[in-house]
Amino acid sequence: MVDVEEVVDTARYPLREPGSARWERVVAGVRRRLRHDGCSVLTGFVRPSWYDALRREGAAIAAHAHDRTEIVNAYNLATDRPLPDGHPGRITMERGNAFVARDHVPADALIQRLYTSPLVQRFVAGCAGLPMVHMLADPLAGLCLNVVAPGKAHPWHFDTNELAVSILTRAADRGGTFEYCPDIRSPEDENLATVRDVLLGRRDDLVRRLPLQPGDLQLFRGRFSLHRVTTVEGTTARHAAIFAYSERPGVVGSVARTRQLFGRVLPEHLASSGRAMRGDWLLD
Ligand SMILES: O=C(O)CCC(=O)C(=O)O
Ligand SMILES: [Fe+2]
Repeated sequence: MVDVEEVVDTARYPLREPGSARWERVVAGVRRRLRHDGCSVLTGFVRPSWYDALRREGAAIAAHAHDRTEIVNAYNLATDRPLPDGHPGRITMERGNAFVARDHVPADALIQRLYTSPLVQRFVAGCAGLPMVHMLADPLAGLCLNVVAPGKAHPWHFDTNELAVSILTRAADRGGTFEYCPDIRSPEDENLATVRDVLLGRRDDLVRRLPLQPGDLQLFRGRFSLHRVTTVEGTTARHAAIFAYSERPGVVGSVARTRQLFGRVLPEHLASSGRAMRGDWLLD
């Protein structure tokens, strides 16, 4: 099995040297960008010689994606839930992306090796300013491949977890751009009027666009930053591996959300009955 230190560009991202000057410089830079922009992209995290393998491995499992186009809102609230006039949760969108669950990702796949690597976890924790991060105890949601097929989009939304870690493994020919509004809400303030304006396309000034390349590692505060992947154009599906980590061990997704994302649940979900990930009272 391949060693993560061969896969990650350790000359730029010194996984094995916590506390060294190089580590401190890299990690401090990531933290600063996370604080200022809600997002930090570690370009070329995976060495270019592995890009083909990333692409091939994604293509081999993409058929397992649970693709059922849904009508959603940015908060993942039930669309029949009554909300006041003008509430951004009343704006509905088509969610056309589809997730391949972790149990369809082979144990020796590069994204599985990276997700489970203690070296990567220690590095991510350093970047996030946490003592450590844990893989989810969720056998489906811990690691997934987000597949956005041509003609589809992953519409504006907030994430349930505070920090998202992802690697683009296959870019679209055109479109499929990651767009976000840094820290548009906070635990104290939903900022509903501004969110509504973004959803209606009236606040392009707040929208940032990321020129992600395959092999880039993205850290993103998706709980507070509204974000989307724009419609994929051309003939190539866009693939991104999503690494879900939590501060607490043992996190498992709720039955309802798991069924929505993956079309099925496992005994672990039924047993945990929703030790969910959120630590605040924001919508979604
Ligand atoms: O595929 C991406 O780059 C973003 C995915 C995302 O926002 C999510 O899974 O919540
Ligand atoms: Fe997201």
